[in-house]
Amino acid sequence: MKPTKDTLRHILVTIVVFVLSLFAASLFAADQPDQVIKVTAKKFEYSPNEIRIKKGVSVVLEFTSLDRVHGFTIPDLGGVRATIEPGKATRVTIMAPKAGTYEFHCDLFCGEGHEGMTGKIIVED
Ligand SMILES: [Cu+2]
Repeated sequence: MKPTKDTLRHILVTIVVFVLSLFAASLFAADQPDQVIKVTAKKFEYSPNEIRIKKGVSVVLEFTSLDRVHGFTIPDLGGVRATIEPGKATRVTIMAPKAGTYEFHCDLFCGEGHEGMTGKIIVED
């Protein structure tokens, strides 16, 4: 027996819906990081300035500045960097493949104490 036009249409719609739902699920998964850590920046410190994450787990750092523009960089973690502006959330995704301590610092001159604007990412197994 030949399938009717309706049956074919039904199969086609089912396939399209299935593919679209996979696509939507992948988008949703990409929007759901394992963890979000809020960090504030101000002259001349980050809070917290010690951040613990798990090895191999991607974590979103969500920065806001309380005063002026600051920078953020982790030189030993794939050159991650961001510009942090007041009144705006700046998100950076980080993931460390190896346990250890990674220093981060402000890389935009922000005043007299700029050199001391540092912190650590502590990556645990
Ligand atoms: Cu600075």
